[in-house]
Amino acid sequence: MAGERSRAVLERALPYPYEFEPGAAALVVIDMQNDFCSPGGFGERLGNNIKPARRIVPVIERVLAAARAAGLQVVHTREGHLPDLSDCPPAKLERSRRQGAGIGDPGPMGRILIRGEPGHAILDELAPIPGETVVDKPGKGAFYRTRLESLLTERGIGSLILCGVTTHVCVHTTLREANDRGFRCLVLEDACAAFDPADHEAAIRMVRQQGGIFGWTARSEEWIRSLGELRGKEARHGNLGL
Ligand code: TIU
Repeated sequence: MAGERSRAVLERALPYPYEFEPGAAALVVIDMQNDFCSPGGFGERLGNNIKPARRIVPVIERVLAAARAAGLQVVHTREGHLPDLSDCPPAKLERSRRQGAGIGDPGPMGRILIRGEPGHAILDELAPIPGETVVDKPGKGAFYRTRLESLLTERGIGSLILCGVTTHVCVHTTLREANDRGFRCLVLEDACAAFDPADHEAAIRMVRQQGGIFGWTARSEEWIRSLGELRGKEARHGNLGL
């Protein structure tokens, strides 16, 4: 039973254990870019405290290391707009300007939320490595006007492990899009953050309510442990020549 042997089981997921095959799963790291995690970026200029976003950086570093070691596909996303703002909805632009975070306006990390500017870049600690995919998205959801769905389908990916910022905005929108498309989604709760912890808590609760209406949640060390247990199981079967 090769299928059984290659399936990890995360017992301590909510609302019930989460099973996944690392070879058919992708880790999706959402918007860990300067515009949301560094001083003077879009997130802070909207009036938010960016400390919670900084706090999850070492957690995501460990999650990334585990995913890479286990051979999962890794996808990084970035929210941002074209320099001519042609992909920015007028309502989004209007609201950003009213809030003092005008998309396309100059800031300490270049033009705010514009592709190619320093503010748009992923944090150095979490930078993609060769072979990983970067998806640039104009919206909150990673499926809207991107190639993400076809890319995952072509690679036979059916399970998504989600982390990043912000839990209730871009992580949740992506989760909802993915859930409607049939992906089995796990949200790593301590590897996500919102600027206000109350928003984070509510968003995490929403994932797993009603028997897991959008998917599953778990702590990242439990997910990493499930990969280690699978490796142990595979090694034992290998040693026995099964
Ligand atoms: N403002 C806020 O909470 N989030 C965003 O605008 N984008 C993402 O969540 N990435």
